[in-house]
Amino acid sequence: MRILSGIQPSGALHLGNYFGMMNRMINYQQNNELFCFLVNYHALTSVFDAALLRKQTFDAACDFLALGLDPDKSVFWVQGDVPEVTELTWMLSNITGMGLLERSHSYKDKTAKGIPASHGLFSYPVLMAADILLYGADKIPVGKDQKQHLEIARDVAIRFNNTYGETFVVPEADIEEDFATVPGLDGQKMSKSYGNTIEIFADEKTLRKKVMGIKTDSTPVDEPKPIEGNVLYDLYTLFLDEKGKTALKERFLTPGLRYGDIKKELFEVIRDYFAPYKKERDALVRDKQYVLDTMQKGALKARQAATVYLERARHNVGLDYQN
Ligand code: AQP
Repeated sequence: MRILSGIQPSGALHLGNYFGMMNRMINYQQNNELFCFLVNYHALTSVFDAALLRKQTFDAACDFLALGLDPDKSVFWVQGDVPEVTELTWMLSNITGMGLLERSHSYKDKTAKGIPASHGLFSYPVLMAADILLYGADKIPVGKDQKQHLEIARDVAIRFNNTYGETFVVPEADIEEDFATVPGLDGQKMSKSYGNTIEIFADEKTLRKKVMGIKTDSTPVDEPKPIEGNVLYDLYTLFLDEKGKTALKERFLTPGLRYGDIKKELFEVIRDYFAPYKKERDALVRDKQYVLDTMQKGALKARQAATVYLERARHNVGLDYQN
């Protein structure tokens, strides 16, 4: 099965990105054909500083490689290195109804967060549909926030196939209930643009400060603590198996638990979980040329796969006037 997903280098990658998408992608690469990419064209909707975009793109590449994405086994590249995707975006734009885009929650959410209401932001789901359809992907692992964008990509694929004849694979979203929406420090969805993230590769001091700042309720120490909607509980369970989750629940329901103690524990759990990857990441950051070469090789592989679908689409819409 061909599995594809992308991530925006729009800031440091965080626990929401990791559990919602990155870790799942890395696990999938064992038995599937994995296509994973850094969507820097998408990041242009919110990042207006060239040096920052370059840095964040390089950092995200190091993050994935350090976490175990195998560039020989999988196709791993930067979106902007295969600009053919913008050509497909234009073809798709012409069969995408305005109503479909006007219903997009993400556009409304992002403009409400202060991201400029540009045409790029509005048509973001069309570029995302092109990202997916260009590579003939079957399954797309994402967090719940991307559910509607995936539905738009499916609608666009079906509409295109109906208009021009069978061209694209109709993709399916793959959302894992346990990791569908990782909450941020304030209880809203963890999101780079909300400033409520716990970065996976934060330095120890920052990590401690962030974890100690997780919003908790004011239930007295000698009372059982609520589980439902408890950010501290939800974040801790990300790192636990079923047995661990049951034990944690027990502790929350037993009077006497102090949130401060749990925060200290969670800080250590996160630090220790990512420590081996952090070492690997530090080494990659020092070996910039290796990372750049790896991304170039990945782009070549991606471009090869893209050509198949792009040529088919050009032919089916009639852009190949020579024929
Ligand atoms: N809080 C989350 N819980 C579960 N999954 C999440 N993802 C993001 N946040 C959570 C998933 O991570 C993948 C890549 O997301 P993205 O960075 O490309 O864009 P996003 O979803 O918009 O993530 P952010 O952090 O909220 O970025 P900004 O603030 O720049 O928009 C996706 O699969 C997403 O579902």
